[in-house]
Amino acid sequence: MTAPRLDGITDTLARQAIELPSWAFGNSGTRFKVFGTPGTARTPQEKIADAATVHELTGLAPTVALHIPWDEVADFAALRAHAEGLGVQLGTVNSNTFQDEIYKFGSLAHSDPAVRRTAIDHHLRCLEIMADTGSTDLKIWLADGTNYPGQDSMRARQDRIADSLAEIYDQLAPDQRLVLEYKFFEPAFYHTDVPDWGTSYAQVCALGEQAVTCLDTGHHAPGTNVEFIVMQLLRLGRLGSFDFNSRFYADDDLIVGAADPFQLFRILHEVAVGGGFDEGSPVRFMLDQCHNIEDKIPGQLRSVLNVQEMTARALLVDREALGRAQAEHDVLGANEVLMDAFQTDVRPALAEWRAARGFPADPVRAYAESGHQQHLAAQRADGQQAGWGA
Ligand code: PSV
Ligand code: MN
Ligand code: MN
Repeated sequence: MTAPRLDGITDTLARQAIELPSWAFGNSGTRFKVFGTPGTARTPQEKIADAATVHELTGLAPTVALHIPWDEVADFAALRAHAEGLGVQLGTVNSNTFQDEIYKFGSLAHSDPAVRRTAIDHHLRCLEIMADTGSTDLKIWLADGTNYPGQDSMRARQDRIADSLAEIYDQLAPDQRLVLEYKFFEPAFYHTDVPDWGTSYAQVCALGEQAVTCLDTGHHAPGTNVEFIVMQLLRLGRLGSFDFNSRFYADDDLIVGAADPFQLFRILHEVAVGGGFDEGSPVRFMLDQCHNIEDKIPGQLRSVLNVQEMTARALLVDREALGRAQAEHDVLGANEVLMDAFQTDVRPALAEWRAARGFPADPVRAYAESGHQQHLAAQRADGQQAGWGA
C-alpha cells in the first residue's frame, strides 16, 4: 500500500486544538498510592509551563484548563499573562464541589439550601475568575448522587440541580458557556444525579442556548456505543466539548487512544460527519487524564498525538464511497470503506507534515532527547509537588 496523502485534510489538521488539563501535570494516583515522578510541577504556574512545552513541540495544545480551587492563585490576570508569555491561553475553568466536607451529601442537589448556596457561590466565583483569565467555558462535573435506594428523593434532587444551574447560568456573560458533564457512577454508587447524556441534555436545554454537554469518553458503562451519543449530541446541537481519555474498566483516565484506538477513530469519524471539525464549530476537544506512573509531559505528548493520528484517519474516510455503499445497502462494502481509513498508517505522513511546519517529526523522541525532563527533575527537586487535588 502506498503512503497516504494528507493533501485534502491538512487545513483541518492545522486547525486542531486540544486543551490540556492542568491536573495532568500534577502527581496523581489511586486511593492506594500516589507515586511521585521527578520533575513534576509544584504550582499552577509550573503546570502551565509544562503544558506550554507540549504545545511548543506539537502545535496541538494552545490552551490549558484550570481546576478551582486546585489552581487557585492570588492574581488570575497575572496567571493569564504568565500563560500568554509562554505561548498558550487559559481555557476551561472546572469547578470543584466534590472534595469539601460540606458536600458529603451533595452540592447543587443538596437538600440544605445553605449547602446549595455555598456550591452556587463557588460557581459564581469561577465565573469571576473566568473574567480575569479570558476563559469562555465553565465546566461542571457533579459528584452528587446517593449510595442506597431511598436515601434521598431522586426527583427532588433533579429539581434542585435545575434551580441551582439556572442561578449560575443567569450570571454567564454573552460569550460564555455552561458545560455540563455526565458520569454514570462514582463516587456515588446507587444513583448519580447527572449520570448520562440524556440528563445533561435535558438540564442544558432547560437553561438556554449557552448551555451544552460535555462528553467524557470514560464515563459510560462498558459496551456503550459512545459514537452514537456523539452523533446524537451533534445532531441536537448540544455537544459542547469532549473530555478525552481511555478506559479498560471504569473512569481510568488513561492516555486517550491507548485502550481502544478504534473507538477513538469511530468517535472522531462521527465528529467529522457531524461537522464538529468545521471552521467555527462550537465543539471543543480536551483531555481529562491523569498520569499515575508515567512522566506527565510525555504522557500528554502521546495523548495529543494519538488524537491527531485518529483525526487524520477519520478525515481520510472516503465519505462519497461510504455514502454510495450505504445507499446500495452494501453492508460489507460500507464497513470496508471505514476500515480502510482506520487501517491506514498515517504516522509517516504526519511526521513529514510536522517537520515541514517546523515541529519535530517525532515530538515524543525530541522531548526525550532534549534533556528537559532531567532539567525539570533537578530544578524542581525541592518543595511539595502539585498533585491531583493539591
Ligand atoms: C471525575 O470523574 C472527573 O474525572 C471528571 O471527569 C471531571 O471532568 C474531572 O474529574 C475534573 O473535575
Ligand atoms: Mn471529565
Ligand atoms: Mn472522570
